[in-house]
Amino acid sequence: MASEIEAALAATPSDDPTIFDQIINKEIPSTVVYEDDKVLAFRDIAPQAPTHILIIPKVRDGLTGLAKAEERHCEILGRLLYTAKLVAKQEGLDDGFRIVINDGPDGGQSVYHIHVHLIGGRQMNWPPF
Ligand code: IU
Repeated sequence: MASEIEAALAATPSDDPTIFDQIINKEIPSTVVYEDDKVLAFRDIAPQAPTHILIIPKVRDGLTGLAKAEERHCEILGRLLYTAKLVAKQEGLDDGFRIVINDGPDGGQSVYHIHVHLIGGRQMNWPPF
């Protein structure tokens, strides 16, 4: 946990390309679990639960994080959530799962390419902090 927060605090919010662009372009390996023309879903490199998958738009279009969302992003935002549901089903998370979007330094965001965390396979805690 501490290293994730350190990574988030060290990250500079910007619209520059991120490591996720390299994952999208298959320049670095990842375990892809779902892909279509708009979104990519791959296993998180540092899983926080038995299932931990990141769902990202293939084209960022300024959507470095949720705080940058504009009305034109509504379709892709909906698609990210719908894809999370599809992947949860594919992963057999029939007893439930959690969706997380970290935003900005306080939110613990370390990669500035919007992403939905799909986390499951164990009982989640509440409150989540
Ligand atoms: P965050 O919400 O911005 O903190 O999430 C970024 C996630 O990206 C985090 O869970 C990392 O483990 C994950 N990740 C990854 O899966 N592959 C990478 O090469 C890098 C980060 I860098």
